[in-house]
Amino acid sequence: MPPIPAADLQSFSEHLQRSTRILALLGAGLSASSGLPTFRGAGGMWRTFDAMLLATPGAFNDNPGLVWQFYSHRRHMALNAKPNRAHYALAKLAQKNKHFITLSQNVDGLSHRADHPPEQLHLLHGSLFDLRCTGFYCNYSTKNDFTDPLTPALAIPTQGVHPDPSKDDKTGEEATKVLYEAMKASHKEATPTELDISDPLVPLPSLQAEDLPKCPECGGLLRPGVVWFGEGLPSHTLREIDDWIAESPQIDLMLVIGTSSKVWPAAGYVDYAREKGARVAVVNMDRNDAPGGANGLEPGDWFFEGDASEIVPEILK
Ligand code: BJW
Ligand code: ZN
Repeated sequence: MPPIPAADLQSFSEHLQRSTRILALLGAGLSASSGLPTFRGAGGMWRTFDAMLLATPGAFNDNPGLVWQFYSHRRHMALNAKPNRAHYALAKLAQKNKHFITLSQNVDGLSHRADHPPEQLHLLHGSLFDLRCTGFYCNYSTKNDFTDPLTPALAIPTQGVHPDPSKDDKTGEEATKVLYEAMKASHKEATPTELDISDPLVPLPSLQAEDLPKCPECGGLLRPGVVWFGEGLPSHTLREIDDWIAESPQIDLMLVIGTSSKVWPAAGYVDYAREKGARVAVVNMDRNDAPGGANGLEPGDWFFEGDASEIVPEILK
């Protein structure tokens, strides 16, 4: 990782000191060093599926069992992950400056767990820990960040214990043992008791409707409270952000951290901030992922190349 150029660090720090109204747009790269995969690029496959194709209403309608297995695994990983130094540095900035708001595309709950003040944290794409009913006439929704897995059938296979061998063509105990040995032999990491369900070698039971989380009010299917492609972002969240921007005579600084800036409307906030005078600082491993691409940077912007968990605490110091 190249060191941060001293001149950039100094000019950024001076601008940060002078800044009052600050906006941050966060993406999956922020949580990468906490062990959570990103969507695009190397980490973007779950088993043999493109994670982006599982994050759609169509995929859920076609195969709710598979999509629930994907989200159940993501919940499990997020619950077992820890916020990294960048989550804490951003939370600290928010605690010090009530005019700083964060727009997070992440659904992993790590900013919240780093004590980011909730009134300054806007979750554009919802949360893995919100659940809501898919029943047409039912408005049931709830928060749950303590039950893992949400149903017994969503349990991750363990060595020698398959969640429901009758739902797989292989004998559960036998198949998992063989695969576990194969994984060990190929130097893959696996705890003695838990297999990696994102590995396509691990048998995945095919689940039926009765295996999935159900609404306690109407018995309908619950779904994760995240925003899929083609779905609107939470209207109260958009309104709060619009109000904050409208009431800002000037925005001093926009931080764009660990996002490919390819998903809308999230990516559009950079332009709104620029219209209000903001200078833009991007933290990313890949210069091509700056908003507008590598040539989208403007004079006065900063590009800090590298791991957000190292760079963000350094620049916000
Ligand atoms: C590191 C790092 C390290 C790695 N340190 N950096 C205008 C134009 C064109 C299309 C549209 C448009 N407006 C709307 C659309 C349609 C669509 C869209 O944007 N499509 C584009 C893909 C073209 N948008 C929508 O459908 C949105 N809804 C909407 O607009 O409703 C109204 C409407 C509908 C239809 C038409 C028109 C209007 C909803 C978008 C919902 C996105 N949902 C997901 C899934 C959420 C649930 C879940 O988590 O499973 O959100 S998709 C996925 O992408 C997820 C993420 O939040 C989001 C953004 O990804 P992110 O965070 O940027 O991750 P990556 O992986 O892409 O990038 C990681 C980055 O980190 C990379 O740059 C790395 O280099 C970097 N990195 N390690 C620093 N250690
Ligand atoms: Zn219901």
